[in-house]
Amino acid sequence: DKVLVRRALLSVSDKTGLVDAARKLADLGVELVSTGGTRKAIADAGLPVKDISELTGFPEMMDGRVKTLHPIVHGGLLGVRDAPEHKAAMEAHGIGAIDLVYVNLYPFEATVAAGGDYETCVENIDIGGPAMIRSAAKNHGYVAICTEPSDMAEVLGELADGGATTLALRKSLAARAYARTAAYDAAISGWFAAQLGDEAPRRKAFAGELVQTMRYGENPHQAAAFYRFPNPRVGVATARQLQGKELSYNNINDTDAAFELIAEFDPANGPACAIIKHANPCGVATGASLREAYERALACDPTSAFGGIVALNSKLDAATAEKVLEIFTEVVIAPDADEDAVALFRKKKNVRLLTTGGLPDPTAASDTFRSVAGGFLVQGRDTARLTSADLKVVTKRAPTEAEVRDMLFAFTIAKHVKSNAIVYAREGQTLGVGAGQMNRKDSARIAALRAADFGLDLKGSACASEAFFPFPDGLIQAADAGCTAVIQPGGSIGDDKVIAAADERGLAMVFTGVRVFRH
Ligand code: 93A
Repeated sequence: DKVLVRRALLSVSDKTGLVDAARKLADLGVELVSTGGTRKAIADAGLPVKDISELTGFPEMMDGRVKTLHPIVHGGLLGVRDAPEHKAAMEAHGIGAIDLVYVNLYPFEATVAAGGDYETCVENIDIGGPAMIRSAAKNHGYVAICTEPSDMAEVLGELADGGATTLALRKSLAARAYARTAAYDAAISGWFAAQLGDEAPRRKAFAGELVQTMRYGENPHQAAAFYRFPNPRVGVATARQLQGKELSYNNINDTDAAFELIAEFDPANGPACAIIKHANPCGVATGASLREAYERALACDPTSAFGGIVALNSKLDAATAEKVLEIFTEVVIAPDADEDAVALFRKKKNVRLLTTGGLPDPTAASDTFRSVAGGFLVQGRDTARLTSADLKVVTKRAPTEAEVRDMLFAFTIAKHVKSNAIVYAREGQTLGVGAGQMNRKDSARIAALRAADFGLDLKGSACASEAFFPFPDGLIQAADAGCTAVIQPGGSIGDDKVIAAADERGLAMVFTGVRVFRH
């Protein structure tokens, strides 16, 4: 299954490392064929290289739109070397076999990222490149296809020992090659869809770029990898890891939940901290300083915070770092970290410290996914944001200004808690979080139990429920625990009974009209 490499076709937009690879191939006696710019770069280095036009008998034409789209090229890529009919066709038409291809594509993604105008983006859609990649990959029985410098390095490694490629490597390269063309087409499709506004999620293809393969997934017997979309927005996919062990599957999932939550807190309104465990917040708080925000978040549930993820909405400073490092934390993520803070972290070298350079806009549209057997579900990101103007008072007693603030804070957190979600909060601090229960009453009870466990008084607190109370029981539970203000979407056929129960207990209750499920 070894294939001797006699001829290679090189056609690359990104010419990094090109000359080096070309020289190694030339030294091995491989004949080089290239398109215009690539050929020039190789020839300028003094290496022998043929122009593709010499093979095809056609010049590059139409601004380069047509340069390799020719039977001489694709026949040389697709011909099955030991099929008599293919061999005869190759001989009859003077088609020479191509054994190795190195192609990287017109920089479509980078052009979009750089804000290229419509025409420029369209012109950067590569047609001939993906065609060659797909042809070579299909014929991996005979052809090795490289789309990355690291692919070339692997091929050169094999060639060093006898000048041939193995089938195992060619198969692996083919898989990577189709992943690349799929991601490329997905980027193009996504860009077109974006021009269609609201239609976007229904009109685009999805594919990602491999960021990291992991030792395992959620459990050690599950294989896992992390992919990033073209032009990713600020978040865990773009974060820079300053130190610590490699991120695990669960770390990435939890860190994402943490950072998406903390992005709800504009640093212009002061420091905020969220501590996340298994994708649920176990404490969220604002504070006069970042350190205080952390301390107040930790106070909500110091037991669960052990081994958790800490997300900060502003630059990590030494005072906060010192406090955070007192207990075991898996990951700390912040927009930035000052030098003193980084120096303190260096002493705990296993703790992962990530900086992102900023916070994502919580109102920016994007997609979220979840897998189902045999497919995946896509929906728009939950960008719901409420102000006091969105709240409808439904009880006899109207909430005080402080209660409104507490309710909005609690509801914002509830949006990031797995359903059923109940959050008790007061003065910018969660006091109890009830997450992921199959009935709302249990969530209300668990949230109150947590508060009691950690000596937090729920008297005068606000209670947020991410979806309506279908019955009074959950609300009564919250009132009995001490809360005086309730925020919930409303809209249940049981609303009247729930409102009556609230009035009987002197509560203030508001309806948001917006539900923020998270399953
Ligand atoms: O414009 S194309 O879609 N038409 C083609 O026939 C074609 N062949 C190769 N783009 C084509 N290419 C691309 O040109 C390659 O994928 C590569 O990115 C680029 C290399 O051009 P040059 O060698 O002139 O720099």
